[in-house]
Amino acid sequence: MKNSTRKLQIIHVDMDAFYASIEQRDNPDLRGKPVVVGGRPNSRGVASTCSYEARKYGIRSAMPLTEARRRCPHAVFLPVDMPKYAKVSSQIHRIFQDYTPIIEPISLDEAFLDVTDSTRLFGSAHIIALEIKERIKKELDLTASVGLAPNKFLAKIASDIQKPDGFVMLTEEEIQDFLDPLPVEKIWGVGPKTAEKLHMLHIKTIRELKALDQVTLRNHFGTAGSQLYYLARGIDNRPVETEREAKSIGRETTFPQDLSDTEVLQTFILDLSADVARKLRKESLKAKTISLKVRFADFRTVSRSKTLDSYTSLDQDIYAQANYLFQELRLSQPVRLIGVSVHNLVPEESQQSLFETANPEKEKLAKTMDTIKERFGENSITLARLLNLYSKEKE
Ligand code: TTP
Ligand code: MG
Repeated sequence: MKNSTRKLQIIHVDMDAFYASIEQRDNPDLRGKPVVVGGRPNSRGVASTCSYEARKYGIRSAMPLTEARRRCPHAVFLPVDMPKYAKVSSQIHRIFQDYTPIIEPISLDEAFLDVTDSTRLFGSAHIIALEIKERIKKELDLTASVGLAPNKFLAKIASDIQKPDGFVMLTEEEIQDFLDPLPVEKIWGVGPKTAEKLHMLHIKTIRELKALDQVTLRNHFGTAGSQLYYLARGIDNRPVETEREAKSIGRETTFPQDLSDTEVLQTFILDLSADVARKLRKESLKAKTISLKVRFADFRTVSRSKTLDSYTSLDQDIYAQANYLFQELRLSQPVRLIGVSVHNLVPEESQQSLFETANPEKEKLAKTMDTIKERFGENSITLARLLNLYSKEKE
């Protein structure tokens, strides 16, 4: 069968109230009770997650713990036990590996599985999805919500729609009826900002989104607009990428002390962007997707990505995007680690990158600077801002 006509079978698994369910499993006294994981209620931290019993009181992930206690004073508050959750996560992954090697972990409790080629061995994707869900229950005493669909976008929505303990299978014929009534916020990648913009255009549901043509969407949302056009129609060609395949170049720094000064953080982002860009040039590669990773004081980690219109290996392009993503995050607590990475890489001389290069002159200059640095040392030329930082340190 040709690749383009091959129907994929993608499973998305997302554990229910992950950290809180593990705590309830390990301590029967907590079962059926509102449990908030994140720390002591009088500390300055935020909730990592909470049990479904606690959600009835309006408690949510990322809510300040003081607010969580106000909403539910009798809730049990527990600290985050990362090593314990990471261990459970690897147990879940071992179950996945019995069914397919094509696994893309999204976080500790969430992953995509491409089981298209496993169906011959196990009968059907439906059987595989159900078996995974049942084994997680039986072997780990935890519940997962599972979605099965022809692509990642649909599988993710499917796993979410019947949470907790959900199981939703979507066939080609059901896709549009399933999508149409959903609010646009359900689309993976539509954050509060995009949602707000769509609402201003009087678009609340996926059905309404379908009324906009591709050009209009591009005008309003850039490249993300084209993606919205296809997602609204249930079309998503992104492959399930195993960690090994998802090639990227990245640098990150953990600070000796948590930082909250925006300007200092931006200087680190600039420094990391310059490192990443230089590595790209050294390997004769260019990138189209820039990602920023931020780990907060409470160990919560967020990653944001942006795909450009053209390929680049320039410090300033990578910094501009990483900094944009940083500003969009709107810091609410100190930062422990910051990282910049690039994905979607192509060789510098490939057709793709030759056609889609925005600044050939600047690239030549960057390469000249790399050569000078190699000959005369790191600090021989540097961006003005970094220079400032160096001189501040010396003062
Ligand atoms: P989620 O899958 O988003 O949440 P959940 O598993 O607790 O609940 P459900 O999927 O049933 O809605 O995140 C998985 C874990 O990641 C979660 O248990 C705790 C952690 N987490 C944070 O630490 N901070 C956050 O803001 C979020 C959203 C999750
Ligand atoms: Mg979850």
